[in-house]
Amino acid sequence: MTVGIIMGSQSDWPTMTHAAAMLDHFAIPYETRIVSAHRTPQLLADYAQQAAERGIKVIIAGAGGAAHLPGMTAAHTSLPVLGVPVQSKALKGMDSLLSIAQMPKGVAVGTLAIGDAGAANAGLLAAQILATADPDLMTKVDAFRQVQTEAVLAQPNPQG
Ligand code: RP5
Repeated sequence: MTVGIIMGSQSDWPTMTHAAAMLDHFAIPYETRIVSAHRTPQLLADYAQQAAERGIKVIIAGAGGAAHLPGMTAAHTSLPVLGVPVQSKALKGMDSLLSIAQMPKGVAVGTLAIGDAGAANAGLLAAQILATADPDLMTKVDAFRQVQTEAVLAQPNPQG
């Protein structure tokens, strides 16, 4: 598998499915796993430490609330980690966003937007990272962007 999509809970899947859908669009192989920073800390360490040797190139990690999964994953691997703040009930994902974004200098997580758009963009950004070493994939990313641009230009009037 080229991309690992991990999430703190089954309850994160309705959000993280948007990352998977984007990777499907580009035919990028991926795996999905529930890995909790708090409930399964040893599994998190093992997953992150073994990811590179298993061929994973990018990890997408989604979590909500005290969202330590992306940061702790990044602490255990030098692979790029893209963090998706899942929208929490209590604080609407602001807690998730700040937990993921406010990493200390020296351990990096690429933080996306809260919720579905962030998950989709994590998939897109993973594709763009992989495309730097894959010209065919870069062509697909360029085409995706072009289709999007043309769709906006084809309908300039918001009243239809
Ligand atoms: C986090 O706590 C998970 O990533 C999830 O977003 C949140 C709530 O988890 P559940 O209580 O729904 O399992 O660890």
